[in-house]
Amino acid sequence: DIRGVIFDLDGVLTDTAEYHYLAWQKLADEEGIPFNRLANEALRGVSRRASLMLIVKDRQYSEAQIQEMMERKNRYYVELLKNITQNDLLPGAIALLDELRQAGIKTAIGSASKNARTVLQRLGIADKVDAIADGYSVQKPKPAPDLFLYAANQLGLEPAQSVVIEDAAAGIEAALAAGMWAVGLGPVERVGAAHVVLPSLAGIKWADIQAKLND
Ligand code: B16
Ligand code: MG
Repeated sequence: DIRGVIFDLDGVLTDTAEYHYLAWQKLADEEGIPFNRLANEALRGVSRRASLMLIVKDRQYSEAQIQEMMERKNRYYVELLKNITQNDLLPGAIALLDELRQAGIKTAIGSASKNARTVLQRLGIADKVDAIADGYSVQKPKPAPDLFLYAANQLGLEPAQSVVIEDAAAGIEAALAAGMWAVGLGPVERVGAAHVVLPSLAGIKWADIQAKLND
């Protein structure tokens, strides 16, 4: 029996991906490293450090330089987050959160981002969820199961009682590794490993997800 839903943040409840992209692009430009929107696709749901590694490729940097670049990118990103409002919630997000609370299903956020709480506050949904697992909660990033296991633990649920809703391949992998149900949002090429694949949360009711999981 499913008793909890864990939502990824970026790409599921809101699209901070564009702000991450703009911040990485500024950093890459400053460093003279080729980067563009297409290359940015590979960073979806990937941790800050792993994202930087995908951008710098085999260029050699000291740990201090890596730290400085991660901090610089984050400064640009945090500045851009000031633009976020409730209007940045993706279609269907609030409706599903409210429906789940009504139905007594627990909800959590499972985001790799260290800025997740700021984003949730700006979106106005921080108190619509029962637990928040973010970039500070665990050491190992997705695709390791740790973040989602932490979230389920916060809700007092077993993995098999939990569904993860994710837009990134690394997130689906993490959910499956955790022994949870996985709902993928987006193209099959990206999230096809999930138990259920939907284009987005627009118009999606809890009963729809349950029915598809039981198929
Ligand atoms: P930060 P999610 C992820 O959020 C983003 O998709 C990814 O682009 C970002 O690098 C990562 O969070 C870390 O974010 O630099 O703010 O700590 O999809 O797991 O909600
Ligand atoms: Mg995501």
